[in-house]
Amino acid sequence: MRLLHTSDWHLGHMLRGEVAREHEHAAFVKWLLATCVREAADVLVITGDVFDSATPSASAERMWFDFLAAARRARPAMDIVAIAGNHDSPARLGAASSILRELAVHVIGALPRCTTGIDLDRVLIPVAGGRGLIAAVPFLRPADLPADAESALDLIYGEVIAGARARRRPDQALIVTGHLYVAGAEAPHFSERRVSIGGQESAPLRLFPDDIDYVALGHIHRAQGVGRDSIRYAGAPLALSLDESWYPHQIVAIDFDGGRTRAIRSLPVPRTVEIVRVPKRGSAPMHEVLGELDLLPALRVAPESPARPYLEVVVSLDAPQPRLRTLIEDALEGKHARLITLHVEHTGDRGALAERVSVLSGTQRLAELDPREVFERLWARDHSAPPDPGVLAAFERLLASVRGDREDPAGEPR
Ligand SMILES: [Mn+2]
Repeated sequence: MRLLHTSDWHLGHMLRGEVAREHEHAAFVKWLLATCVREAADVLVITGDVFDSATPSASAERMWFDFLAAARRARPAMDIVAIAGNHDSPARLGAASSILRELAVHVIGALPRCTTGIDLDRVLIPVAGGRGLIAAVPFLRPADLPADAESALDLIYGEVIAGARARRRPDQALIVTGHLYVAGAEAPHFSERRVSIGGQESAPLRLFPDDIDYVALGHIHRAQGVGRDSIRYAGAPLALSLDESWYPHQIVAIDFDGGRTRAIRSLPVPRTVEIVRVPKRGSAPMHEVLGELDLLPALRVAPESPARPYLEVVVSLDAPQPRLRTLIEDALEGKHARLITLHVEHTGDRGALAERVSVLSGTQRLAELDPREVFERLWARDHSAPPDPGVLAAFERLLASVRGDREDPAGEPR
């Protein structure tokens, strides 16, 4: 059995909240379809953050459904399993799950429940004609967690894994999913934000005992293993902010033999739009930056083409430069690269002030931030300790009601 693991697509993402990534996502989806065919994949697993927002645009949703239909045509017998991440609306992602299930596409939005607890018939999904069993646990929200549990994650993963052990055959590979930050993973980037689950900042490795053959994780955008080799973040297929451009983006291919993991490979995703930084690292004074910009290649496509490279410029200033943006923009006139971010590093007394001011405004625009991240940053400004679980749960409820998750089948109390 061959399984492909991918994650954190963030369909509908906009750089700086205004530059659409549709061109790159379309290229990725096309590449992924071709890869499923070339690799003769039996299963495709997508571990959350399918969409960038809880209210994706129609074009982002169309890309998702078009992908599922094309995958069904290209690999008629391939099972597809997708879970919701913290960016997805569980209700919205899961809304079409009953019709998709008829097409062997299993979408788990909120943690499915039945009268006796977790609905194991929905969470435990046999794949590849029974050669694999996937325990599809989505990103867990306060509504998914028992209110008084000391360790809600232990309880939920414990119940799911116990159920899987009872059902699995010895020659059946057991795969468990998660969309969370596992302790020991490289510290997440701001755009991944630390999601607290049941008051826990990170999940312990003990959630995933050794008899699990592969743990498919999402949330952290840089592909990596955590603990043992078979616990992996697939990473995002494209750089979701320019500072995620230094590491390769990829998906993971896992081969199982007689139910056990035999080989794990990384398949690099081709980069569709080049990312250019001036200077290459650190910052440079104005005259050096302007010199480097002058050497950039001239425009060779239509100015509105989505294929133009993204450009990040970091200038160091020892005094205010009111014409900074104009000077940079003039230098870029007729150049192939387009300016996405312009950072200033103050080298004089203003350095310390800029540091403080950037706590909130930072290098990201508000529209690019997750509401929880904004809340947590604002909280951190005025409090020495992080918000307690009660405050976070109240914020989650507020957020859910604003976002329209009230129709959530999990029965979130309002
Ligand atoms: Mn995430």
